[in-house]
This record gives sequence, C-alpha cells and structure tokens, in this order.
Amino acid sequence: MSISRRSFIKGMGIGCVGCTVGSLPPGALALNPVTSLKGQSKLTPSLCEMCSYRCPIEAQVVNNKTVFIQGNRNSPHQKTRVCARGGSGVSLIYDPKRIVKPMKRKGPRGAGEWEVISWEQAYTEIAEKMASIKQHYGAESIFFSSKSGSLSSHLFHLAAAFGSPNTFTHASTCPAGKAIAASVMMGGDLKMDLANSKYILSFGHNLYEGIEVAETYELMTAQERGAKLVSFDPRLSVVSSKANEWFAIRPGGDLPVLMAMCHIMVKENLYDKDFIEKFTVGFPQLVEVLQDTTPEWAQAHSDVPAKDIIRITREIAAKAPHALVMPGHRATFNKDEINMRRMIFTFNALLGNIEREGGMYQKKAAAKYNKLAGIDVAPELAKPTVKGMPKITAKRVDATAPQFKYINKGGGIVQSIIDSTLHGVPYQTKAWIMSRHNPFQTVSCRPDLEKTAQKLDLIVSCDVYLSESASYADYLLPESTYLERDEEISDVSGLNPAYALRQQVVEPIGDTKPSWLIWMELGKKLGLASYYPWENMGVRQLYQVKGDENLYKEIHQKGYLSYGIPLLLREPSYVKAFVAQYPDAIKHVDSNNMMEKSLSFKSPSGLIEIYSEELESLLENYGIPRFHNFPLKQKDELYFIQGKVAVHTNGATQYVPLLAELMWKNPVWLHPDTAKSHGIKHGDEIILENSVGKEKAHALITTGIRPDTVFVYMGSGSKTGEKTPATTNGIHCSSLLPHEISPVSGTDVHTSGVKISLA
Ligand SMILES: Nc1nc2c(c(=O)[nH]1)N[C@H]1C(S)=C(S)[C@@H](COP(=O)(O)OP(=O)(O)OC[C@H]3O[C@@H](n4cnc5c(=O)[nH]c(N)nc54)[C@H](O)[C@@H]3O)O[C@H]1N2
Ligand SMILES: Nc1nc2c(c(=O)[nH]1)N[C@H]1C(S)=C(S)[C@@H](COP(=O)(O)OP(=O)(O)OC[C@H]3O[C@@H](n4cnc5c(=O)[nH]c(N)nc54)[C@H](O)[C@@H]3O)O[C@H]1N2
Ligand code: SF4
Ligand SMILES: [Mo]
Repeated sequence: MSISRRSFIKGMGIGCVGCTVGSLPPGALALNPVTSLKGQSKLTPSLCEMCSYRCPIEAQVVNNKTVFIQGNRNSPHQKTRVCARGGSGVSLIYDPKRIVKPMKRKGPRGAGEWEVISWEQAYTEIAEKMASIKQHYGAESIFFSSKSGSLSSHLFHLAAAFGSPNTFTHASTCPAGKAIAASVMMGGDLKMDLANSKYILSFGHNLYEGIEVAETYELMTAQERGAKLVSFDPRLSVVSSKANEWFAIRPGGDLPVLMAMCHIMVKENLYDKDFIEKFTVGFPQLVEVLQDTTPEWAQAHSDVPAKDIIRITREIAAKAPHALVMPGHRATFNKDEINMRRMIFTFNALLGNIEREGGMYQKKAAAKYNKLAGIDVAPELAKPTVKGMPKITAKRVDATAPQFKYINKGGGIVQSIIDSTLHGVPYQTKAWIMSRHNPFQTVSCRPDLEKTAQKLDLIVSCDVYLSESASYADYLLPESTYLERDEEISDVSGLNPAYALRQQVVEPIGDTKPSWLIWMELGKKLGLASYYPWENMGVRQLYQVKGDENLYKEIHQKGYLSYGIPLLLREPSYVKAFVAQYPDAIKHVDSNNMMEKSLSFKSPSGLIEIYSEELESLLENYGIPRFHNFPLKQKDELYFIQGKVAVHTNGATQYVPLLAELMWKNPVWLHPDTAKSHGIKHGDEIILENSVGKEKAHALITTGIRPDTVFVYMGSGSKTGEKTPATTNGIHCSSLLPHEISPVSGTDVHTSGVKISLA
C-alpha cells in the first residue's frame, strides 16, 4: 500500500514539516548567531529529548527570546513536571557551541579541524563513499548505530534499504541485561505499578538521580503513602538516602542476595503457589538451583547480613502481591546480568505480583485493550512499512554465537564493532554511521574505540554537538534539536492505551534538519528513492492514524492521548471497574473475579519461563539462572563503579550551558579509610589506573561508599570534541573499562578494578 497522501496533506494545510531551513553565511563551528527565536507563541505539546525517556512536555517561545517548558498537562503521569535537564532545553537551542551546519573533517580524525560544507556536498560525498565500500566489501561492512526510538527507525530503514543487517541501538550499553532477561522468560518486558506498591526493593536502580519523571514521581508517591523502600547500592545514592534501609552491597553481590531471598521464599513457603502453578514453568529446576544459596552464602559474596536477607524477604512476602523488586534500567553492572535480572523477575513471580496492584504488569496497547473491552476504545495505529525491501542474506557482525539470538533481534551488541573492525571477527567493518550516539563516552574501552575509529574508511556522525565521538567523524550532520522538529506518533501505553507526539515548537536554527529528513535525503542520493514513499513527517503521521483527520488534529492539539481506564488482569477491583465500563468484557472474567485466561506470555511455552529450555539448548547451564562469580577486579584493586547524576544525561548534557553551570566538577567518591591508607585528603588530585588506562580527578572523601569501591558520575573527562569545564573535568569511565561481551545479553560491563594513588 502506498503511503503517499499528498492531496490529503494539501487539503489539511500541512506543510513539509522540518523542511524549513534558515540560511546562515558559511562560518566556523562556533557560529550560531541567534539573537531571536521564532516559533509557537502558545503552549504547544511535544516530547522532551534531554534524555531518552522522552517525557511529554508543552513549550512556547516567549517574547522571541526564550522558551518556556513544562510537563504536558494532558498526561496524568507527567502533569507540569519536568526535571532540571528537561527545563533547560532552551539553553541547548541558543548554545553558540551547537553545530548548525554540515561539516567535513580537514585534519586527522579527532583533531577538531573542520570546514563547513553544503548538505548537497555532504550527501554526494557520503553516498559515493558508501557505494564504493558496498561494491568492494558488501553493504554489511557498514555499521549503523543510533539511540533507540523514532530516531533510530529512520537510520535503520536506510540501512535496510542499503542492504546492511548491522543496526545497533544503545541496548547493550544500557537495558539489554533486563530486556533480554524479560525476552528469554516472557517474550517481552513488564512495567512497574510503583505508586501503589507497599514494599519496594531496589538493586542499584536510583530513580532519584537516574530520573524518569513519571516513574520517579511514582516512587515518591509510594513512599509518601507509606511504602517501605530498601536499597542495595555500593554507595549512598539519593534513593539510598531516602530509603528506609540502605545496604552497601558489594559490586557483583546482587545475584547471590536475590538467590538467597528466593531460597527463603521457597524454604519458608512464602511464595504464591497458585500463580507459580498456573503461569510458570521451571519451578522444580529453581528449587534445585536454590538448594544451597543460603543467606549465609549470600552474605559471603555481598556483605549483606544473612539475618537482614531473611528479615527483608519475610517483610516483602507479607506485603505481596502489592510489592515488587525493581528490575532496574541500566543493567550493565557485571557479566551475570542475564541471571541477576532473571532472578528479579523470578522473585516477582514468586511474590505473585504480576498484574496485581503495586506489582508488575504488561503494557495494555490498543489492540489488546480493545479485544478485552469488546469495543474499539482506542484507535490502533498503522505502522508505516515499505514493501519489497531488499533481501539481506549477510549475517550480523554480532551473531557470533547462538546465545545472542535475543539481542541480535533487539538492539544488537554495539561494542562488537571493536572485534569486527580490529580483528575482522566475524568479518571486516569498514564504515560507521552513528546518529544520536556518543560511543567514545558510552561504550567501554576507549583505547580500542580509538583504534577502531582510526582503522575505518568512513565515519559519519549526526549530532547536535561536536561530541567526543562526532569529533572522529569525517562528516558531521547537524540535527535540529528536539524543540525544532516533528516526529512520528509514539505508543506510550501503560495500564491503558496512550499515544504521544513530538512537534516543532521553535523554527530550526541554522542549517539543521531532523534526522528522518537527513537519512531520507541521503537514501535518495544513494538511489534508494523507491524505498521512501512518504515525502514528509505529516504524511507518515497521517498514515499512522489511517487518515483519521480528527485523531490527527487531536494528537497535535493535546500531544498526549490516553484511552479507557487502568486495567490489571489479576486485580479484582480493576477487573470490576473495567467490566462496569465495558460490559462485553464479562466474558473474559474468571470465577475468581480476575481475567487470568487473558494473561499470556510470548515465550515458547506461553508461560513465564523460570527455566528456559530454549536458552539451555543455546548455552549450556544457562537454562536456569546460576551464580557464575565472574571476577570484576584483581585482588589488590578497588571496584570502580558509576551512576547517573540528576542534572546531567550520560555524557551528553555537559555541553549545555545551563546544566554545565549547575555541575561541572565530577570528583571520585572515596571512603575515609581508603583515603587514609593511600595518604589522600579531600580535594587532592588522584590517579585511577588499570590495564585499560589511567585517569585523573579530585577526591571526594565520604562515608557514603564502601571502602573497597570508588564511584564517579559517568559522562566527563572528554579527550576530544567540544571542550567545556563540564566535559573535560573528571574521570573518563570508558578509559578504565575493558571491552566485554556478557553471556546471552551481550552487554558491556561498567564495573572494573582500579588502583588509586596521589597525582
Ligand atoms: N561507563 C559507563 N558507560 C555507560 C553508562 C554508565 O553508567 N557508565 N551508561 C550507559 C547508558 S545507561 C546509556 S543509555 C548509554 C547512552 O549512551 P548514548 O547512546 O551514546 O547516548 P547519550 O550519551 O545520551 O547521547 C548521545 C549523543 O546524542 C546527542 N544528542 C542529543 N540530542 C540529540 C538529538 O536530538 N539529535 C541527535 N542527532 N543527537 C542528539 C548528544 O549530543 C550525544 O553526543 O551510555 C551507557 N554507557
Ligand atoms: N539525571 C539523569 N537521569 C537519567 C539519565 C541520566 O543520564 N541522567 N539517564 C537515563 C538512562 S539512559 C537510564 S538507563 C537511567 C539509569 O538509571 P539507573 O538504572 O538508576 O542507573 P545508574 O544511575 O547508572 O546506576 C544506579 C545505581 O547503581 C549503583 N551501582 C553500580 N554498580 C552496582 C552494583 O554492582 N550493584 C548495585 N546494587 N548497584 C550498583 C550506582 O551506585 C548507582 O547509584 O536513568 C535515566 N535517567
Ligand atoms: S526525565 Fe527529564 S530530561 Fe528525561 S525526558 Fe523527562 S524531563 Fe526530559
Ligand atoms: Mo540508559
């Protein structure tokens, strides 16, 4: 089906959104002569992109000078709330350090010498190089990476049209440990009903600094309502400081503690037998593997006292099913992530909290919700797809073992570019096209990445700043910031169906374009025009709403649309309210006043696979989660760990002036005993060193960390790219982390060992 609806669009008066480009005289990189802003003078709904959580916002240009940003009032989970980063978007728009013109590298890679070029020249030269690489080495030798979401779908469409299977998101550097655990066990992820939870365990999920506004607010709500929060974190994170109890767990100790807690759940018959019988497979194998994982055993691996492990397990079981163990977000602590996160989902299953208030649930998107309601409560969106895409026979570069089948489908192992480029394993990569991706900061082992970049024939980066990684590019393609562009409607369903939309609030500054347009124009230059049946974003959105003008207008007016009432399939009060609203739903209700017949999982058995026969067949001994005790450091080293800070996003917002001003120092957290034994005083400059590299920063002496561990907020210490005090001060984490590919999840590892000394 063709998705071109030009006449439709004309009829509705929709222009070619994002095609309006201002004109600037050619100039240097720092040229951004913006003295006034044009754009929406009324609050206009959109989506934030100061981090990839993409909260619904409303924004407007005020007096042609500034942009006011608040949360979207139409979103009940957001209301007017945004975090500090979300509120500072205007600082990014105005920043004279932003890149506003396409650039071509002049000097050596990473040296920072550029010339401004036209889009036409950029597209022509990149297309010529891509075509030549394809001719000599095959399309698969080009590697495409992008943060996931609408942004990646357009780059990956280009990759598919071009013929490369090698597309990668940030997954293996962030959520894959958890996402793949969920895939293996349930064929899909679960969400948390945090606000209604009565007892919450956090294993290194720090929602008060690793902020996701709606979830952060839900955790606060739960605490205000009296929920108990217990935090396991090697350092006193903000969540730990606000928790009822904090245990300074040893890095790598999480899985033993979880296994010991599950051991107690089973041994003391605290688990939900009915749920386990109806909805899981593999309980007997679980019982067997938990046989010896006693609290005393766990204490030896974690330093969490056995008596507390027992007490907390009994406490959370008493609050079940309205209690949960947070599966976390960044799941890159060690090589056992796949097992740690599976044990968390198993613990939740033992609590019987799936589809219960205060527990875990499956997202209720329109198709499922409508089917249960028996009427069309929410419109279902169409997915723009193109027929006749080229058949790709080449294997992905990360398909090096059958165990990676899950991650190959879901984001890929981005760090495999190191093996494919440096060692030709499994074959040679020749070019890297990255978009909204800063791997030099965010993929482990900077020295290997440096070698990788120097060996490639072509690097293209699409960014808003001259990030550390963009500085290695041959071509820099400047994207319009999130406030300057339109994107597809996204499905943000939770307990009920919901959609959200990003739309332009400010007219683009300089010669920037949205990345969907950049990749489409490059695709056309590559002779792939037939794979682009849409001419602009408006057409794609109209296709999504299946031509429904009212829905199109409504989503543009409100930015966030939610349908129906919250539904939890196993919570009788929710089921009752659902049936009262949608009487046809009665046929799905079981004798226990739940809708259990409608609960299924996309795993091979249709159940929650505590034991996975499929995974066992792909990798021996992984069918059931076990503790492998992978070493994280040498004996005489300290653990080196990281986390997010509330006012910065990864290694990205250190460029943004308002945020850089809020925090530009990033010292190393060090316990007083450790400092003393190394002769280090508060504020001293110290060196962190291991076999990967050597980094320098100031010491912050605090009892809020284990004596055997050092901590920094990730994201500073840039060696190249745009330099500000916030980008350059502090430790560059990737320079202290070895290159790793964890079993099954394929994840990077963000814990290593370091030695410290006075500088
Ligand atoms: N050592 C260590 N490494 C880590 C982590 C850690 O804790 N420790 N955390 C991991 C986690 S959780 C994640 S999610 C990853 C994130 O790593 P990445 O996927 O690299 O993402 P970000 O650092 O958020 O941003 C990447 C780039 O996007 C650019 N950007 C921002 N907005 C836009 C835009 O609108 N368009 C375009 N084209 N570019 C834009 C920024 O300037 C930045 O250069 O890092 C991981 N890496
Ligand atoms: N302000 C802000 N908010 C963000 C982001 C941001 O960059 N800045 N990024 C967003 C993204 S991409 C993500 S993925 C989420 C991430 O948010 P989180 O999942 O909370 O991840 P982190 O903050 O990286 O790490 C959480 C905690 O893990 C601890 N930790 C480290 N190693 C271990 C260990 O072995 N065991 C245990 N138990 N704890 C350990 C750290 O000390 C830290 O306090 O935040 C999102 N929100
Ligand atoms: S958590 Fe903050 S920075 Fe991230 S999308 Fe939401 S408002 Fe923006
Ligand atoms: Mo992340």
